[in-house]
Amino acid sequence: MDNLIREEIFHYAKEWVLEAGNIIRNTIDDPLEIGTKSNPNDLVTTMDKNTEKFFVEKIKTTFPDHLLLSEEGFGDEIDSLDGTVWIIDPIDGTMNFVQQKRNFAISVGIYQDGVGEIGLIYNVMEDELYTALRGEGAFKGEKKLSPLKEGMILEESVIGLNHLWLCENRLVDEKVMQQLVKTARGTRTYGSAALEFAYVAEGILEGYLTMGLSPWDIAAGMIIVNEVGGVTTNIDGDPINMVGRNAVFVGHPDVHNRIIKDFIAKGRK
Ligand code: 2AM
Ligand code: CA
Ligand code: CA
Ligand code: CA
Repeated sequence: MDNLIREEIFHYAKEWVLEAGNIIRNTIDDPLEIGTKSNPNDLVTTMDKNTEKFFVEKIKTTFPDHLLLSEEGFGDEIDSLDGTVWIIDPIDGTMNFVQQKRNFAISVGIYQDGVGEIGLIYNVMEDELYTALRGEGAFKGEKKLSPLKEGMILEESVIGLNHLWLCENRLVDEKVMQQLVKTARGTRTYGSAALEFAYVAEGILEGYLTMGLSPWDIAAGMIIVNEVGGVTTNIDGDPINMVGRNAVFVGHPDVHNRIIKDFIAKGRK
């Protein structure tokens, strides 16, 4: 992607993310219409839908040849990443949005022919914006994020982990996952995949391991994490399928390696 064009797209994307976030903050105490999707805990609100429509309208007006892959179905039907594709989660962490009114994010990843060029993750209530342009480093606000520290070990790491890993599950033996929890220095569950990617990039989480994510959960995060030397794979350490669902593992390369080798590979069902 041409650098000038990339800068222009980034400029608009940033403006729209901040504007959408502003609308959400200003209406955070308004009554919500809450519906469910695949199960009673899989929530969607009018705010998810309206925020997505906001982006669709802006993008289609300003960049009519760009495509949009987004969670709530107002984007395009896409089965490849050919062309310029905006991969958007209007609210990542909807349960947090509904129940806590914090700890949710807007996530926007922009891909050119499958290559991640621009990533933005906006922690709306904290007004913290994480951004990256491929090859130019990652930022939190105006501050450049440092490359992940070398020689990190699991025993000194904090890992983001959904507690469902410790319940009976189809993917990895829960006893092995319990061993992982005991071996790490600590574990956390934030409930927003995008924010957990941002925290890995920031170096305040050494890894984040989760089941069944879609491209919009991770598209921005992968670009941002990559800029500080973090790695994103599926839980077997293989490349992510960017147009399908994946069990996702993002982390510091040392810690990522160790967890796959000493835990997941041993407990994989
Ligand atoms: P969402 O809030 O945009 O749906 C919660 O652990 C994290 O997993 C959130 O990032 C959430 O994104 C994502 N997630 C993906 N699929 C989900 C589902 N079916 N139900 C709840 N959260 C889901
Ligand atoms: Ca959702
Ligand atoms: Ca999501
Ligand atoms: Ca969402």
